Amino acid sequence: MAGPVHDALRRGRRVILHYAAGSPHSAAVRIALAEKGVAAEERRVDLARFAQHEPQFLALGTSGQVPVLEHDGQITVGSFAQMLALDEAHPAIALGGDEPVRAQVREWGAFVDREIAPHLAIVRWQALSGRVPASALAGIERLPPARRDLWREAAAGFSVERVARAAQALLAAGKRIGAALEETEWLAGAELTLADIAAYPHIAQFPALGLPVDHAVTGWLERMAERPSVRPLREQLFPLATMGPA
Ligand SMILES: N[C@@H](CCC(=O)N[C@@H](CS)C(=O)NCC(=O)O)C(=O)O
Repeated sequence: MAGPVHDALRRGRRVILHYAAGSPHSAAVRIALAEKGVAAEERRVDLARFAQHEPQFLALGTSGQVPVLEHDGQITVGSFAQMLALDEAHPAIALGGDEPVRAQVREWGAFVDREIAPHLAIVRWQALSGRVPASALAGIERLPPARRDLWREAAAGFSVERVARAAQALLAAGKRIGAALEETEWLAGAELTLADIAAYPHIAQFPALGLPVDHAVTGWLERMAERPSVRPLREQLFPLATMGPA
C-alpha cells in the first residue's frame, strides 16, 4: 500500500471532521483533505437548524462553530489551524509551501479570517434576510460572550452602516486578492497552496452576493472550481445566513 490515505490508515490515524454545507470554512478543510488524499469521517452539523449551539456540539470544546477536526484523538478548532495540522501530519502532498512562500501562506490564512470571513457573514446575513427563530434563542445564550453578542446583534438586525462597512471591506479584500493574482496564477507562489484553499470558498460566494470580482479573480475561481477536490463540493458552496468569526 502506498500514498497518504494508506499511510494514514497504517498509522491508525482517524480523522473526523464536523462540517456544515454552506460553510466556507468547512469547505476549505474538505478541499484540503481531498487535495491531500486524506480520508476523513465527516459528521454534518445543520447550521440552518442551529445544531452548532446544541450542548452536545459545544461539549466538543468549541465555541459553537464548524468546522471541528478530531485528529489522532485531538480536537482542533479554526479551519486554517486544522489545515496546517493536517499538512504537517500528512506531508506526502504538502500544501503549506516552502519558505518564503510558507510565510505568505500563513499571512493569507490570517487575512481570510480577519479581512474576509467576519464581513462576509454580515453581508450574507443581510442579503439573505437572516432571521433567528425563537427556538434558537436559548442556544445563543449558551455561547461564549463574543459569539453570543454577535448573534444577539444578528437577531436584532445589523445597522445599515455596519453592513455598508462590511461590504466595503470585502471589496477591498477582493481587490487585494485580484492584485496578487495579477502577479501569479495562485495566491502564494506558482503552485496551489492552503492560501488558495482557505480563500476560495469565501470568494466563490462574492458573485451571488452582488460583490464584483475582477478578471484575474474570475479566472482563479474557474481554475479552482475545476479541480477534482472542488467539483464534488460545488453544490455546498452556496451562501447560508449564519455568522462567521466574531
Ligand atoms: N475561525 C473559524 C471560523 C469558523 C466559522 O466562522 N464558522 C461558521 C461557518 S463558516 C459557523 O460555524 N457559523 C455558525 C455560528 O457562528 O454559529 C475557522 O476558521 O474555522
